[in-house]
Amino acid sequence: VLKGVIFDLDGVITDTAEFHFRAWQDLGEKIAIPFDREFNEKLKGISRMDSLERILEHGGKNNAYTIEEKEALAKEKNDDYVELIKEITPADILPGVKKFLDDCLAAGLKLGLASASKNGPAILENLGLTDYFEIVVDPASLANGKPDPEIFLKGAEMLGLTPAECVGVEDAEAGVESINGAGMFSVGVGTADSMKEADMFVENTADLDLEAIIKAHSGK
Ligand code: G16
Ligand code: MG
Repeated sequence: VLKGVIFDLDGVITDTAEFHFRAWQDLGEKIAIPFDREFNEKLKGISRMDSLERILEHGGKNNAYTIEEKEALAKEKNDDYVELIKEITPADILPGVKKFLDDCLAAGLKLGLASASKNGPAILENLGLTDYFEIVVDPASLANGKPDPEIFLKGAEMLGLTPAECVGVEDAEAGVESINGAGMFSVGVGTADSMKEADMFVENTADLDLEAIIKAHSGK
């Protein structure tokens, strides 16, 4: 029986990807590693440090910086990003998400957040959604980021539920892999191709339908 829903943040509840892109792109220009939106797709759902590593690799500069320098670069990006996300308001909640969250609560489901972002709580606050979530997994507490299952396992545990009693909602392939690895039913948001590993998927958040999810979850 479905008792909880564990959400990814970026790309599912709101679209912070554009802000991440702008902040990383600014940093990329400073260190002479230009990249486009297509490359940015590879950074979705990936932690801050892992994102920096991928950017450095993209520019052939994996070994150009010490750990301290890399930490300074990641901080520079984050300072920039934190300024950008101050602009976020409840109007930035993705289509249909508020209704879906209301439906979940009305059905007595517990809600959790499993975002790789250390800025998750601040973003939920700006969206006016803090009170919807019983728990937020602290990504700093994890040994391994997505695609490792740890973040979704921790989310279920914090809700006091088994993975089988939860569904996870994700837009990134690494995120779907994390949910599946946790032994949880996965709901993808994206294209049929990018979400081919998900137990079910919708193309748009506006199509998230709790009744359909409950039905599909009970049949698995
Ligand atoms: C998000 C984004 C990633 C970002 C990560 C860490 O993941 O998709 O691009 O690198 O969080 O964010 P921060 O630098 O704020 O800690 P998710 O899991 O919400 O999709
Ligand atoms: Mg995401």
